Amino acid sequence: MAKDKNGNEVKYSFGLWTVNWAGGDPFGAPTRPWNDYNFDSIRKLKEIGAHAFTFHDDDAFPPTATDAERSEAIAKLKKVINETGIVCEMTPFNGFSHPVFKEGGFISSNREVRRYGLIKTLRHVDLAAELGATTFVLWNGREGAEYDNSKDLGDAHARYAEAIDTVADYIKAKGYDIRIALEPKPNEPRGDMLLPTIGHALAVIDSLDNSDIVGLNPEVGHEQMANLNFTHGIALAMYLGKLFHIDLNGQNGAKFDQDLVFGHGDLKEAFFLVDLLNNGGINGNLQPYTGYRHFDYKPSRTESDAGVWESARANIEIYETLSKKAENYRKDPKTIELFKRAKIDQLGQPTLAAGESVVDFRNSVSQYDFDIDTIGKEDYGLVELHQQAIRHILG
Ligand code: DIG
Ligand code: MN
Ligand code: MN
Repeated sequence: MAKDKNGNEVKYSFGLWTVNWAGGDPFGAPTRPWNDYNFDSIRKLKEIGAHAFTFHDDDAFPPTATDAERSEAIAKLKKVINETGIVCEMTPFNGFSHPVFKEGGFISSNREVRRYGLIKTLRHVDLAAELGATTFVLWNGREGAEYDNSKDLGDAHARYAEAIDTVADYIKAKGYDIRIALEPKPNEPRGDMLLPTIGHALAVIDSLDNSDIVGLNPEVGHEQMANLNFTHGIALAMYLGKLFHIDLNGQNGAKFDQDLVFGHGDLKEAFFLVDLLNNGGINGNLQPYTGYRHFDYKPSRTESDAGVWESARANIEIYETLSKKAENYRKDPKTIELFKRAKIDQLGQPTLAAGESVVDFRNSVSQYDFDIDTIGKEDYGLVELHQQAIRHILG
């Protein structure tokens, strides 16, 4: 398995809802049988080299399950975990599938729905702790609207922040070793969703009482649906210490959420993402991401069972292949030479000198000290540097 810059082994994790997806979409019936909660997929994930899995409550038992049915399902799940050694590293909350959430979960105008969503969440937090998961993902699935006058948008944000803080209060009250990771998405299934991008989510996280245990679970395709550069968003999350988890998949530009295999969308973008996650910043000031490489994708509905597992394997194969390419790219003397030519190392140096105050700077430096015409003619060689990355991607 690939290793990051510091020699830590890269570990892979899959959502159960991915390989079990039956293929139904708004325009067509399921093309495959839905997994009947037998958790066989966990055994198969082990076979293809996964280290961990993740699951919504609804992926293990229906929301209408009785206590007894729920306990039976959990016992079955624990048996497969013990049998395979596959761990549950994260649990996302499902506040979006059942019709009760059709007008929203945490931001439903219907207070009864919000109280139902909260108790359903807290029960899944307890299960997360029981299984040893350390991340609890809150995706903004139904947290939005189709019409701008559907709800008081100020109160919607207030209720959303309150819900996140309330779940965090519960985690702290119980002393669980769990952090909350918010997953942004701009739209789909709702027309417009609150906390649509990494930037929006970071702003709200900063406003929370419990911001210390709230971070992000960004998904590749979701930022790209908003026509944003995912690697840039991840670098910001890492810089702010808020990359708690990640959803890897593929997307071809600003269209409906494709949830393709990782690398089956913008492959060049996938390379630069793997380079950042595995090797951190070029100057070494941004450390590698040490969490699971978690795949949240959908096996194309065209595929039979064989195609489903080929798609699962493809995620790992592509991440492994790009990891090797990124490692070679970073080590290549030509790359290092081109980094230098691009003055990349200088960006690692603060603009004021050590001990130089801004007043000293203002009093001692003249605008006319700089030969801006000569400086303006500098060539940073960025095209050749990019070509160097392409050479490594194309191998
Ligand atoms: C969709 O991108 C969402 C849900 O599948 C899940 O709640 C979350 C966790 O990865 N991603
Ligand atoms: Mn998606
Ligand atoms: Mn996701």
